[in-house]
Amino acid sequence: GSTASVGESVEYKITGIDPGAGIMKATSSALEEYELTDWELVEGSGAAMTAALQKAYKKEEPIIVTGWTPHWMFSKFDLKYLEDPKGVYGEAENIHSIARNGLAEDLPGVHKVLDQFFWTPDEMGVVMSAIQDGTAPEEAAAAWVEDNADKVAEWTEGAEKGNGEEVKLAYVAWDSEIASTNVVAKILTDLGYEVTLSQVEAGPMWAGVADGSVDAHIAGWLPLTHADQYEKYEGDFEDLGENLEGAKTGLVVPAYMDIDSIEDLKE
Ligand code: PBE
Repeated sequence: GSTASVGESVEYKITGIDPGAGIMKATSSALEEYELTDWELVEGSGAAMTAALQKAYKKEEPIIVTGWTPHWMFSKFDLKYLEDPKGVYGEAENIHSIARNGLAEDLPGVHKVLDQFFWTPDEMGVVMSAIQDGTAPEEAAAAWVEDNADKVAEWTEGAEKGNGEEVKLAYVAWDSEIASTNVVAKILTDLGYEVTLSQVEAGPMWAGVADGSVDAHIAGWLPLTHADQYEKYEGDFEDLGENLEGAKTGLVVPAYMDIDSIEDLKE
């Protein structure tokens, strides 16, 4: 027959996101490890990736993207991860909260909330989906906080209230982090702090916490995705531990595509 190979059908392109993301580095390793020498990882952004996915999906066209969970795309589209028999994308990931050194002394209430903040992929999913459906991130976060007073009470338990002290949180414009960072910002604001969010790339997010120009971020994907930054700045930040368990990264395709494994991309 004249059926095109998967590679031909997508012009040997994988639709990536921002170059600083850990998943981009993992995908470059995957191209090497699986000897996908003809393939190209195309840089873009989280928003451009989901737009491309949406467009392809509507027409039932093939597409391969760098994807991750939690992400609203799995509830909007029928998707699957390609199997990764070489384990390039690691085992399950967890998301950690990362504070600057000295935060516990300077702003103990903020430190406590960040330390106690822990939610589930489903909870994050509610906020992500609301944002995806067009609600402004601050509004989606505020609605979630209002609807989940019990959870918020757990996270703020014993935390000193603020009196307008400034708190700077950095984040990258990944859908998962837009959701989580806005929720934590809302909680800290309600507690009396003056919260500023700065949207940056992954490198500066870690660097900012390490040099103290930022108080914290809650977007540390570990043990694999941000391993480089973790090692680079180890000692210059405080790892407050997991705020979400059971995250995952990998190559993602629409379920209608007739491939199952990264190895199938060689054919
Ligand atoms: N992600 C989402 C990020 C971490 C959060 C998987 C796109 C990354 O690859 O660095």
